[in-house]
Amino acid sequence: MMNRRQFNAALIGAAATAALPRDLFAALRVDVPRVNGGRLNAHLTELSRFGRNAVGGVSRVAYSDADREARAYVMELMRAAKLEPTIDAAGNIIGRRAGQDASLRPMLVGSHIDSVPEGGNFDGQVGSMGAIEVAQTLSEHSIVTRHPLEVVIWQNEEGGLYGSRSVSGDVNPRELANVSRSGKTIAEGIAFLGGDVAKLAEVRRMPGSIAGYLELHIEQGGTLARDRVNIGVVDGIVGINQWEVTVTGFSNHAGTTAMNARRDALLAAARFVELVNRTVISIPGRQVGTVGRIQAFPGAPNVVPGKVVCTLELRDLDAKKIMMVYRRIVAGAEKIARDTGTSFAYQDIHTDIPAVTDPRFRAVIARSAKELELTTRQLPSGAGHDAQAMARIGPTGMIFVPSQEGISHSPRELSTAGDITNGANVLLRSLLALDSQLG
Ligand code: HGY
Ligand code: MN
Ligand code: MN
Repeated sequence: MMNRRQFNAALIGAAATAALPRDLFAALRVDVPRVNGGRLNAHLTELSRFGRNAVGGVSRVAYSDADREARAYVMELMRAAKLEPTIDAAGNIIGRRAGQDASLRPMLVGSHIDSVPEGGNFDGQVGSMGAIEVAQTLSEHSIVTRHPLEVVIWQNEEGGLYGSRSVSGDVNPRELANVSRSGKTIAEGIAFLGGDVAKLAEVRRMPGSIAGYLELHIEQGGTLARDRVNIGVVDGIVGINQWEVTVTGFSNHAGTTAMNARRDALLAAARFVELVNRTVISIPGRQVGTVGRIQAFPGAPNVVPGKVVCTLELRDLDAKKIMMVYRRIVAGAEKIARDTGTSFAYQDIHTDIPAVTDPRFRAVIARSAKELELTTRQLPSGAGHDAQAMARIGPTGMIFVPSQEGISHSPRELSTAGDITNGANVLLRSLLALDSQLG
């Protein structure tokens, strides 16, 4: 059995021959270390303190005080893991660790810690704490990767992948005026987190500028838990298109306006919500459509609503299909408008482009799980992730762990400590295997 110095020398030797065996660790007969599951899950529990809400989950929305306090805690964990954390101009936290060869492109590993309002304690948090745990385990075992390593905590994933999309160059400057759930605009939020919108262009990374990206995440669906599978190997991540929809009618007295003389924006919006559901269901496939937020104005019981603002979100692995469904909905809304004397206007909020993961990364993740005697299932992600932005600039892989009962974006979100530890061990083993194989 080799010691660490011999291991590193063998790693360099094997890398120098560039004829790396399929499984370096088997060839070198080196046991890949395991993460410290107890520490990892303790960090998750500690992280859940920031923004904890009365119903048992977290409301740690991006750019909130809880988000900023949690980020400070995460940066402490990075330092303890011998990472050097900095905040980039987009407000992302990047913990760097030098590799053996500074000329190689960096390997990135990470996720997010912001949550939806009344969200759960695992979405994004498992991958963020898992990435830091992997770095700490490497440090404790004196393993130095060939590639420079960057552990990234992306800012405002839930509001629209703003941190990772800034790096992939997909944030339209117009979006910086969007108002986030914290009430701050994206630009104000980035400054609140220590970023600098004026220097946003500096965080842009060109396609090919990273050796690869890995993300550990909870499935947020029920497949793995239902079928008792340990690890999900993600093959594709859905595209997400969101619009703000404004329905305009005419506010009038609720008592003196006859029912056939109304231009009731909320009646039109109610029919629109049903239209979205009916249209999405009517088309074969896995697409989904949601109206997640709706507000009527002026919002008084004795006034016929003259205006409604709601959101429309469509998701599918195929961007063209999303737009086909959208066009059908818009056409159907025109009939609603005619029938109710109202009008519909659409403003896109943001677009996350669908992504396919890299087949080499999928193979490494599956093999790493198998070496750990864990079962795997290849599956698509119905949730959006920072990995889909990273896939725009480099080869990307995603590792899922089971979500109990498939519940997510809810205080009842739950993944077990054992599953989380399994996921982090697969993340560590996959990172090391890819580090030995990639240029
Ligand atoms: O909305 C999503 O799919 C992700 O959790 N942000
Ligand atoms: Mn997430
Ligand atoms: Mn989420």
